[in-house]
Amino acid sequence: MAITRRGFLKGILATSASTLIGPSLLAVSNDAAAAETAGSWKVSGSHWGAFRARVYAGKVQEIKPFEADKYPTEMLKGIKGILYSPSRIRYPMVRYDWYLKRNKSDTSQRGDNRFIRVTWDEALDLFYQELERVQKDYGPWALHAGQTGWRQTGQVHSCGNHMQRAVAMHGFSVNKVGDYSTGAGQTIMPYVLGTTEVYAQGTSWPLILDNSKTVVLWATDLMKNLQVGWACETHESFEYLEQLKDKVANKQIRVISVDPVRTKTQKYLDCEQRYVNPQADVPFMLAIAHTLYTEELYDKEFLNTYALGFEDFIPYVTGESKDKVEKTPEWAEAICGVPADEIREFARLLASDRTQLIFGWCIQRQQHGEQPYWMGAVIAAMLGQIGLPGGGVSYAHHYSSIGVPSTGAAAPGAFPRNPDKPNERVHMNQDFKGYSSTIPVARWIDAIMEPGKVINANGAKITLPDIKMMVFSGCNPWHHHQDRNRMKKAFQKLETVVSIDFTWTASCRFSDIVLPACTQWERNDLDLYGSYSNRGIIAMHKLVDPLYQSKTDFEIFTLLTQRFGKSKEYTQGKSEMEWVKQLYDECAAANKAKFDMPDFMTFWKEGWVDFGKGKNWTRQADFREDPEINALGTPSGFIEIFSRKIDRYGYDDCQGHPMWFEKAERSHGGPGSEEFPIWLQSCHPDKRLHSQMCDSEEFRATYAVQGREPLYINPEDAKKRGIKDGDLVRVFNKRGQLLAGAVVSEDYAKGVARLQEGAWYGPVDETIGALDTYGDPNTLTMDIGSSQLAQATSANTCLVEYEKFTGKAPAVSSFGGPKEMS
Ligand SMILES: Nc1nc2c(c(=O)[nH]1)N[C@H]1C(S)=C(S)[C@@H](COP(=O)(O)OP(=O)(O)OC[C@H]3O[C@@H](n4cnc5c(=O)[nH]c(N)nc54)[C@H](O)[C@@H]3O)O[C@H]1N2
Ligand SMILES: Nc1nc2c(c(=O)[nH]1)N[C@H]1C(S)=C(S)[C@@H](COP(=O)(O)OP(=O)(O)OC[C@H]3O[C@@H](n4cnc5c(=O)[nH]c(N)nc54)[C@H](O)[C@@H]3O)O[C@H]1N2
Ligand SMILES: [Mo]
Repeated sequence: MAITRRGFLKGILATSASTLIGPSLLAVSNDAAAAETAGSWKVSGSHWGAFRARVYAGKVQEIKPFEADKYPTEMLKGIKGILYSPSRIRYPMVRYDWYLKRNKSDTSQRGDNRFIRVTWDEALDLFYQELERVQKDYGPWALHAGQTGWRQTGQVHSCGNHMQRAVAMHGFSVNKVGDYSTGAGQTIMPYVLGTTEVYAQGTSWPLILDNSKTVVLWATDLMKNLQVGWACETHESFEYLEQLKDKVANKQIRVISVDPVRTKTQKYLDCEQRYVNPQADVPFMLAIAHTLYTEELYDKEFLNTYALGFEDFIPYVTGESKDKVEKTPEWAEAICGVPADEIREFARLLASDRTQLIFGWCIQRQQHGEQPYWMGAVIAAMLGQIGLPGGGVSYAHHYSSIGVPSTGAAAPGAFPRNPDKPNERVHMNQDFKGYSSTIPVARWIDAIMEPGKVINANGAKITLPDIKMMVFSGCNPWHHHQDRNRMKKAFQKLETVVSIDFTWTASCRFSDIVLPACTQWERNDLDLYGSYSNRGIIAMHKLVDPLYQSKTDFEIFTLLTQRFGKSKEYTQGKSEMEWVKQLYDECAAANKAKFDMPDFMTFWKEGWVDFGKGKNWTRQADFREDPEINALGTPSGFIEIFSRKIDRYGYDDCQGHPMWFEKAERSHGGPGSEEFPIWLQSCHPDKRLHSQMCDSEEFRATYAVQGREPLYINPEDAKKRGIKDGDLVRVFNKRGQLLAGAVVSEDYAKGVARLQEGAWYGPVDETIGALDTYGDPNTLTMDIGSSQLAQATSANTCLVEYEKFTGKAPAVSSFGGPKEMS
């Protein structure tokens, strides 16, 4: 697991060439050699990169990285295991008791995993009848089909679009706003810097490499998270990380990782580590502001020209405001654990020369997650370097090749999410009976549990709708949402749940109708190559036919819309391949003035179009140049250190300027830590995309411990509990309990533990509180909104305790599909 100090290329190629693909790849490194092996090589893509697959006898035999990908990830190893997973959904399935009693079923049985196999016709009829029933008996407020997630790559088959378009052609339903990734960040930042920031292009890496003297990696693990992109990932960013590593070694750039964990990035770069207590970054930051202010190290002129509200904020720092607490480094030390003198030194360092602050997203996936982001912008404003190359603040350099110079080429469009004529639906009823038609994405379980409840969200009042039916496609809510046992209770209140997936996740287990889609490698498609770099277009050749009875999402929803006479409108009369060609041709037309794209057949044969390297760009440089003409998107057009708008909402948990708020649960002496002393972080997995690939058996075996998800823990904590590396442990709190396998590592600070999100939920039975046999962290997490502003997930506000497990361990129940009844 440890990252070696070798060059990045060497490291990756060493794993990718020998262990990843097997020795055969070394011999088969070009097309001529490939011809000597049976079968043909086809190109396809994924969120974790493009690749070529050798297909022979109707099966994918081997996989090699795409030749343009100089830094392929090990995750390519998981692909065959996804295709040929024992958990693949083979047939349309209906939950046993639901099959007998439909919407009057005994919902306490939901989750017992007993299902009946039905034909496609029967399954789609049932799905359609339920849509009808809910629209007729209730109305649009009773249906929620708005949860979406990490659908596979491929713009034609973008499965959330298929599901939502089909459902919308039938009638209206409850929608969502925001996402689990950046809920708090994308809500607060438009008030502060004028855009979501989290999904905005960042200053180009070459400019950071040339201009920054200090780079602060604040809660971000670039090496881990840049393996994955929203479109097909190119991994160009790793070229720059390799250069950054050299600059660190040559002492040209100081890089400091502020994190309670030694990250993969910190170890790769061999850069400085700044431990900070979890969820306690804001006190650290306030004390930095205190030092910058009291030592007059801040840029007054910048604040006067570009920012508003500094004078409203500073009394809070100096202790002259209501709470009368001066935010000194000594005050902060007691909460964040960073020695006061080191806080001062840190602040002085930031102010001493060009400094780039780079934040990750995990830090805003916690209670009051709005605050560290706002405070990050305040520090950057005080440093006065926003808009300079290699200075200022970024909230997304760990994501989807942000920071790789962009070509500016137009990306291909997607299969449309909405009906072409929004007002032509089978059911036109738009009466939500006083319920809100849109809810914050992470508040749907609240809605099921407490329909009619009124909550605040981003300045609005939301009346939670009385949801009776849910449809999921391209997302796995029994991975992505928090607090499994609360979800179990909520799901007992639902009448009908439909899931469309290619693999039997826990969401399928808790559904009533399950439809087998196929994977992205069993259909033809295309996608953007390089999500923000727009490096090119990648062809996705169908590698094999859909396995078992699975169908493409396109076909599934064509068949569903047929049942209510809308399939022509749905497909626009075009086939899968006609859609692929159309998206390509439209993209070529959009790029005509700047990029010459070959005709479709040439592209399809070559496998990709390369737009070349992009151009350097500095974030907010235009604003710095002229803040009047290039005003920010904030209410005032300036950086808002104080937001009058937020202040006027009158929320107690997100006020007019960034503040420190104690958490509902916090380790290192915070609330709840006496009973449950360990902070559980549920970061994004190194060798998965969320829950995707967890069922890839051979690959899972490379990191699982006694067949369970690894729980990463601190050596002292482990010793105190008599736990050794490799032991089975029970992790628990008041919300739930699970089994996991201990990995004892110095990388984790005392009182810190990690279970990666996306571990498949596999309870011993369907009862509330049942032990999870594999290690899904959301068995333990808390389901509360970040604040009344964003109402975002707070997954990382979570305390637990763990102990050595000594009894007879129950078998892992997460994988392998349903119990088929006859
Ligand atoms: N505790 C904790 N929880 C978290 C997080 C955390 O950090 N900690 N992170 C949150 C974040 S940031 C995110 S983005 C979410 C991710 O949550 P999700 O996006 O829900 O997670 P995935 O595991 O990617 O689930 C995608 C599902 O869609 C299916 N699928 C993929 N492609 C297709 C397709 O083409 N057709 C069909 N029919 N199905 C398809 C996959 O098999 C998989 O089951 O999780 C959130 N949950
Ligand atoms: N390999 C892989 N890459 C991915 C994904 C994946 O599933 N697998 N998912 C993608 C998606 S959807 C998303 S949203 C992004 C997620 O991107 P992020 O949310 O940024 O990623 P995480 O890995 O959850 O956390 C990053 C770092 O934050 C640190 N951290 C957590 N809490 C705190 C805190 O309170 N203070 C400080 N200082 N540090 C803290 C963690 O220790 C970790 O090192 O990743 C994307 N990239
Ligand atoms: Mo995410």
